[in-house]
Amino acid sequence: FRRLGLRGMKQRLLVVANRLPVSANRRGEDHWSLEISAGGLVSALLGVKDVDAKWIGWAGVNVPDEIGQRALTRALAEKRCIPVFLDEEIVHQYYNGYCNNILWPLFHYLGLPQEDRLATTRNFESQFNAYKRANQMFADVVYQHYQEGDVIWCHDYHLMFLPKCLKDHNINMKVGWFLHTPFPSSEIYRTLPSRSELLRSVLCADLVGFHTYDYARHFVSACTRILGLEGTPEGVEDQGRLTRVAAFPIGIDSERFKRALEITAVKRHINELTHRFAGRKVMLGVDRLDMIKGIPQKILAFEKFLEENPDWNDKVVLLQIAVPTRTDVPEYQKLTSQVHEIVGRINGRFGTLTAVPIHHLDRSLDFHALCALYAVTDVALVTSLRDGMNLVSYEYVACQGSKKGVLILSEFAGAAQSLGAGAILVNPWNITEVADSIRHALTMLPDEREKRHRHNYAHVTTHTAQDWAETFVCELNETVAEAQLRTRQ
Ligand code: ADQ
Repeated sequence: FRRLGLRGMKQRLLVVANRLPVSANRRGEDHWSLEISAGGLVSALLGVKDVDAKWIGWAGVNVPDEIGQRALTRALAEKRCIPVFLDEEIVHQYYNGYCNNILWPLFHYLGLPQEDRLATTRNFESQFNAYKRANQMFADVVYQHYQEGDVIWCHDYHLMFLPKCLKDHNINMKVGWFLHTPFPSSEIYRTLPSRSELLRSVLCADLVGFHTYDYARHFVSACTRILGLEGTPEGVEDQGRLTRVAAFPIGIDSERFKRALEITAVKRHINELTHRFAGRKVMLGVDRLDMIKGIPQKILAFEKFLEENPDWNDKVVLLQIAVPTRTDVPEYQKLTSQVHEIVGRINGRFGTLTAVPIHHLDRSLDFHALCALYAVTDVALVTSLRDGMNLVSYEYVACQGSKKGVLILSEFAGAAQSLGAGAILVNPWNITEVADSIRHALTMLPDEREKRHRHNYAHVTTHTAQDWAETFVCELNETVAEAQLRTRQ
């Protein structure tokens, strides 16, 4: 781990995130089965080697009894995971309420769900208190496992209160905080009732990271406008103490995808898919079924394309793989029915007895099936309305070694800043523009495809998840060392 300069010693790292990278199923009073779960952060950190990392987080299940808690703790220890146990009430208020109903839509510029707006305003205080209590529970687990010199890396909007809890306990802890979503413009952020308390807590971290310079800039301007603090090129200064703020664009473990494509079973699957869709171009969407991913807008744009280009009917198929998420939330249930309805209508309108233009699956695919799909696809459609980065666009490029497929990418995804020169950038709200881009992508000449792909492939294979994590941890160590030096002078 050269760049940390640790001379052969591994850096101990405590990764604290709302969810552990496993799904846990109880098989008996004291027996659990564990499975590594899909998700952006998981994919990124799977690529990080050479650190002695442990994860601290919630396992996503309610375990009210001590026998169950002890058994789960033991099982998780084998996967280098440490659980935080949250009861149902706190999950309801902290996770479903404050995190997913307030911060998630706000950070993605979606506002609050229309019919819930007043209820949300009324419940706000109790949900924020639960949020703080939950963050304190994560902090308590960190204290139990902390050793001097450890780096503590807090992740995402669920844990904005954690840096303060940690520093209040021990000012010498090295604390970094990284946001995986966008940080919105200060004009949006300042509508949040708890805006100051959250900013002040995040500023307790030594290093604060975002995917893009724009998000970092929005954060600094929220601190200057709301807290009246001074923004400097390095970050935010408060009474002589500097919190470093910077952009650390995430990547993927591209080698893992390349290796998968060499596996016999994956090659077989690629052949089957190629055979199955012979004579048709394949377009692909892979998303969590979330409002921010713009799935209805994407499908409507595809409909417009079919409407305006009848010569393409029967010659192109859209495969939309959408993992259901937050299925107990009415807003998400509504989104699922809306997507099903649009897909049904379009298939009814443009389908034939032997083929339909859209295959929509409400499910997750295993890693190898996903790689095979990425590999056979001619065009990937990523039309997020807002997205912190979007790793699907990176994964697609990594699996497109020989095919040189085209990426259509929303300008509102963080990835637009890194893959913008190779992708066709679109405004996902403008379905005419997206429909035109579909035609452009499907008819693009090989030279242009090659040029665009080369740009993206070079980026994805050199800006990896491992680089991202190394750079963040390295910068955190340096920031703390510099601050100590300044204090001594
Ligand atoms: P997500 O919103 O989850 O992540 P994204 O970055 O696209 O979005 O990552 C999704 C991950 O889940 C990918 O690794 C993808 O392969 C996997 N996935 C999605 N649908 C799947 C399916 N149907 N079957 C199997 N796997 C599937 C959050 C932010 C993003 C940010 C990441 C990382 O919202 O903006 O890029 O964190 O910081």
